[in-house]
Amino acid sequence: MSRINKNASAKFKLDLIQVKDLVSPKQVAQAIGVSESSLKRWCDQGLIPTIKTAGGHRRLPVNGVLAYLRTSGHILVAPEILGLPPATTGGADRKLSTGRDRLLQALVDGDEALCVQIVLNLYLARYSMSQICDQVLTSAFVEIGERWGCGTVAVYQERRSCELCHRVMHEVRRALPELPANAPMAVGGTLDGDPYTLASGMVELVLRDQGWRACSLGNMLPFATLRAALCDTQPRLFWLSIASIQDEATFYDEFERLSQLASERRAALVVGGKALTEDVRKRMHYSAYCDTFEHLADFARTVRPRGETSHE
Ligand code: B12
Repeated sequence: MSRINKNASAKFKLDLIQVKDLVSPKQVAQAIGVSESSLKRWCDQGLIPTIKTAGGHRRLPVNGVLAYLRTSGHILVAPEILGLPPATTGGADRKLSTGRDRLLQALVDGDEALCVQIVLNLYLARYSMSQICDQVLTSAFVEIGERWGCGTVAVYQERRSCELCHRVMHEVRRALPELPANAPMAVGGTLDGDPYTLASGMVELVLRDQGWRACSLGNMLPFATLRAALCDTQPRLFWLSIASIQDEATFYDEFERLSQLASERRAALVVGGKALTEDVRKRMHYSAYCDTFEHLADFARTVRPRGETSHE
């Protein structure tokens, strides 16, 4: 391999942050600085979900390890062993306001590894996904929008920030705990002609953090396919993020049909997005309108029937 190629592959490795799926008790023990025997004892006590290989070795899903760390308060001293970004930032990442400022800079700079690190560290510091999405991710994008408006952030930096945000959300989703098969189902997405993709991805994370089997259907969905999804997947909650409405007259008719179907199917219809001004909302029927993810988390708690598994 030539020198240039070696450098290129080293750079690639540095930029690639991927939460691992399965690790050994020894790796977890090293990552949090405890003895392997303590770690195995916690596994045997059922504190950390464990699976056994065909050869009888214990393997731990990293999302289960992270869920344990969030509740037990153990600090990751060598997160890279679990495929997580290295902990180079001391306590700075454990505050929402500093996390937001650092994320903003990392997004503008196009530093993917740092973006993942900041958000995962906040998650490990026990902030909810709704707090992280409102106060860190969305807040950083408001500032990016303002800087774009006054020309201090270039169009490519804004677009690249959206790409990075999707990759961060993908990694965070993998770090969230597995959901039980009886967890309530939620699906949703954005409408045909709406180019805004971030909010719907965040809705999925916020609901999964609340213990919902939430699955984003993606973006640019015509109403007919949304109705089909509602019938086929039978969710308890159906969401739409509406940042742009193409044709108002068609929108109200189509939305009304969807709303009626949701009510027949006993699905809560939750909407949000900057196109839903007060005047627009007056002409729509829905279960809840949320202008923040914390509102969504509050509403989702009221829909969940008693006795179902929760992550709180
Ligand atoms: C990224 C971005 C884009 C990208 C989006 C790419 C992508 N893949 O998503 C693209 C390039 C498409 C774009 C295009 C445009 N953009 Co733009 N964009 C933004 C930016 C920077 C971030 C938007 C975002 O996704 N934020 C993150 C999400 C999570 O936040 P949010 O949508 O505000 O959602 C919040 C709530 O509404 C709620 N929510 C939203 N949906 C839902 C759904 C549910 C179920 C729930 C519970 C809650 C919820 O949750 C969030 C919590 O706070 C904003 C800046 C800003 N202030 O928002 C400008 C901004 C919205 N854009 C703006 C403009 C002007 C444009 C363009 C007109 C530019 C142009 N000349 O072409 C076009 C219009 C496109 C269109 N057809 O509408 C202006 C709008 C000004 C105005 N008053 O309307 C803004 C405010 C920038 C600015 N400061 O001037 N944009």
